[in-house]
Amino acid sequence: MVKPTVKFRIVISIFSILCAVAPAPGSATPALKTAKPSRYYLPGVQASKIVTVTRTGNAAAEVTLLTEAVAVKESAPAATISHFGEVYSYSPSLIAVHREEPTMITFWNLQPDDDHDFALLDRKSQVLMYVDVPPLKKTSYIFTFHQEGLFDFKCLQHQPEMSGQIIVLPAIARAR
Ligand SMILES: [Cu+2]
Repeated sequence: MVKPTVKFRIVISIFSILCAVAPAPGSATPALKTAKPSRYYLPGVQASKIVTVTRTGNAAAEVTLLTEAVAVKESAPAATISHFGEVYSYSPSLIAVHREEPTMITFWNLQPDDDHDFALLDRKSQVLMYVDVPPLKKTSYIFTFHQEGLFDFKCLQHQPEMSGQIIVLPAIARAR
C-alpha cells in the first residue's frame, strides 16, 4: 500500500506541472503560440538568406520601436488586470523597410521593471532571430532584408498582444 505522504507528494507534483503549463489569464490560444527559444541568437546561415542582422554598421534608414505599457498593475483598473493580465504593445506595430536597405531598428524598453524580447518569424512561423529587449535600455540592430514580403515579430513573453509586422518593399533603384 502506498503511504499517504508519498501519495500527497505525487498530487503536489502533478499540481505543480499543471500550474506550469496552464496559460496565464487572457493569454493566447495555445495553437498560435510560438515556442520560446532557450537562448538569444541572430539569424544563422539559412536565415541570413532572408535577413542579415548585425549590431553595428551603416544604416540607410532608422526606426525606433517602443515597448508601450497598455494596461499595467501600477495604473490599470484591477478588473482589467485580472481579466487580461498586464498588457503591452510594440509601437509602431507595422514597419516598412526596403529590400537590401540596411535599416537600424532601435528598441526602447520604456518599462523600468519588465523584460521584453523580439522574435522575428518567417512565413512558416519559424524563428529567424531572438533577442532580449532589457528594461530601460536602447538596443539597436541593423536589419537588411533580402526577401520581400510580410514578416511577423513578437515579444514571446507577452502574447498575443505584443506583436507586429515588418513589410519588406522592393529595393530602391539607386542612381549610378
Ligand atoms: Cu514583452
